[in-house]
Amino acid sequence: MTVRFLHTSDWQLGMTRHYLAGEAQPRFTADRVDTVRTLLALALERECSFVVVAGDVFDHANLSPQDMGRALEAMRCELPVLLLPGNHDPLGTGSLWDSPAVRDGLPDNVVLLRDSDPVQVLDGVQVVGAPWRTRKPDADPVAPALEGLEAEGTVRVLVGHGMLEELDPDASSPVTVRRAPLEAALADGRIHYVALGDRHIRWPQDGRGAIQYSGAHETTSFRETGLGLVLEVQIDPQAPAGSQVTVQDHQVGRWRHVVIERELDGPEDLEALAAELDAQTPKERTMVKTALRGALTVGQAAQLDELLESQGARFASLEAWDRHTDIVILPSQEEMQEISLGGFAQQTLEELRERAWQPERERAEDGSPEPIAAEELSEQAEQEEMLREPAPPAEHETAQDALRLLVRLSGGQRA
Ligand SMILES: [Mn+2]
Repeated sequence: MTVRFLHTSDWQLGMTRHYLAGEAQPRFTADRVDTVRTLLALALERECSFVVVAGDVFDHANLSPQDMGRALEAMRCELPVLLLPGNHDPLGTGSLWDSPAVRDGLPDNVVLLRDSDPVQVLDGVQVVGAPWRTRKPDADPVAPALEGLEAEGTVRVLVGHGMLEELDPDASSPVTVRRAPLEAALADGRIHYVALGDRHIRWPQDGRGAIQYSGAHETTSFRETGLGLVLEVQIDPQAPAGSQVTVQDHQVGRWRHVVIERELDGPEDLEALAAELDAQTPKERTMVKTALRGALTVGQAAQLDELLESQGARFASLEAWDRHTDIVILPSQEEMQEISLGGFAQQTLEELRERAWQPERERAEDGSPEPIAAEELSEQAEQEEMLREPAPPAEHETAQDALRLLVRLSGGQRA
């Protein structure tokens, strides 16, 4: 007997992103619910028998009644859909799962994995959940679900949420998911597959092994560069050990996070940036963060502003990543000549130019800028950056602004 099902996780329905302004946020919210419909339709099409959602079904407990109602309605289908409470939507005091709207509003095909009692989904097939019972558990949230399971010929899918030890950046975290108990249970046939959630990017990428993360169905941060995936999992308990599980991924997401990192030092670089932005598709579902560095003339800087402004209106969002943006704007020789000043004023102009050059010289001394570290793209880093006070302009920035203004006033730049 072969068992086929769909593994997904981290829908985090109701999620908001601070960089989505105006109509983009409601569209993001609605699309992420729509993608749930898409993946359930895919499960039917692929003749899956059930769907497991490995935690973080909802982003938080304060969805509007409409958002909650639409999300619940999207889960209605002809297949059993098993939901696991994760760290974003744990059980316990004030849990959203205990609110009347959810408790009474779950469609009949939806099963909430409130405990680790095996749920019989088919003859000889069980799903065992390892729900987050509190907001702050103090131990491995997955291994306890194995207690009391015996190898008795039943095909079992364990559904859990948390970071496996090799993926957890915090080695001392009490909630790290230990691999050893899972491997032991797989080896002696107590379980056959571990459907994990918490990591929003599919893992392992080669799709090998019986312990897997599906990743989120729709991208949630600039750390996740591809489209959202779901996993179609097939278990053949009669197959030889090591080849009982096969996993195939399917793209279901439609939104993308893109970081564009570029050196801009002249018209060719501006053209290349314009082409790169233009090639993004579909723009209305793409969120871009730019990390631009380099030195531009006042005229080129005006072109850059114009480019970002006109493209900005086409994207779901297009924002400069302040910490990684460092453009020195200096008048070219021609632009300097346009500002015809005499005596004392001319001397001040030269001084301004001298000060404006400062970071460019430092850069030449330090060599290439530091690359963006993966940690900087985490949700936490993003939140910290949002809370940080903007730094007051440095002296060179003030000097550059003054020069830009002078060039514009002199009529050298008519943009
Ligand atoms: Mn999550």
